[in-house]
Amino acid sequence: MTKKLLASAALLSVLAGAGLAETPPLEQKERYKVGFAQMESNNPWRIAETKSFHDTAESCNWDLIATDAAGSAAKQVADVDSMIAQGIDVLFLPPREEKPLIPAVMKAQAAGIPVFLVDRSVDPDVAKPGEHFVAFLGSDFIDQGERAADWLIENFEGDQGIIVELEGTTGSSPANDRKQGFDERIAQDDRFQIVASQTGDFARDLGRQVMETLLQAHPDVNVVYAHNDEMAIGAIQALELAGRKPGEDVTIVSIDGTRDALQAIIDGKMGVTVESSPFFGPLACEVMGKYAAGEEIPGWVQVEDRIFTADNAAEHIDEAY
Ligand code: GYE
Repeated sequence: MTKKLLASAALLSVLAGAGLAETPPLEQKERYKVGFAQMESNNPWRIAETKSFHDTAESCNWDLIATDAAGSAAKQVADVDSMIAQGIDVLFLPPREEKPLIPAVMKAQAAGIPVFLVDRSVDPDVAKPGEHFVAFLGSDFIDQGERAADWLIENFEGDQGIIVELEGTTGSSPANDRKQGFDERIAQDDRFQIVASQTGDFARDLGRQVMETLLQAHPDVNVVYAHNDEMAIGAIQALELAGRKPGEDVTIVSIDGTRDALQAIIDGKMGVTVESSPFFGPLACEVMGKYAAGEEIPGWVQVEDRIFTADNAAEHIDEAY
């Protein structure tokens, strides 16, 4: 174990032993100093989420401190540290990965700051809602993966589906759960085989590069399941460069509901995207208000997701991001 890991393990056991495993109350006041520690801003989903917090700051009376960790869990931890030093009243945190952000959650809580996890969660074996943080606000990622698989099972017309899976950020809750939901469901239909599953870090460029490489090894691929739309769009670019016809000879299945994905569905290149909404600002305002008023908050404030296909993509593209 490295020194750093030992130090954070020690911190965790000190905090647990000190009986701090209870979420701090939130005072009711006119204005709040609110921290939002964003993990990265390299895709439309993240940008839409950050904008949603900025838009909400006005209507919810927040002085918002928003940071951008530029894809580094270590920077995200440091950003939380600096917010604690600046005296925020409440923290909204989308933990980039499940484990490295746990010390940041514990530290904020130890400083008397209620923590709400938004859009991604942490390792449930180590940090728990109602104890170490107030609640997780977000989607059911296992269900998203299952719904993507169900759509494929119902709509795939060939005899044999050769699937390449593009995974999200390694160690992140949506990557873990979207994989589990899809893989388990698809294993029940023996027409399908997942021949490769590799991370594209939820990023368009990496999705494209990984798809290019996997195409060489598996030229017979006829299904791509991407854990988000950005990687799906990257995969479409790689397939087209290789002379393939996404939507005709390759079925593309994805998650999020970005504008580019809805356009790809309208253009006939993508089959489905299961929604995962980035608009967390208003929900954050509402849940925080209830918490300050002493209301009981469920450990998981679940967001309901729609599904976008050729049947409704055109109807929803104007509201997409
Ligand atoms: O699907 C992806 C983003 O955590 C739910 O992260 C979120 C995911 C979303 O980068 O596009």
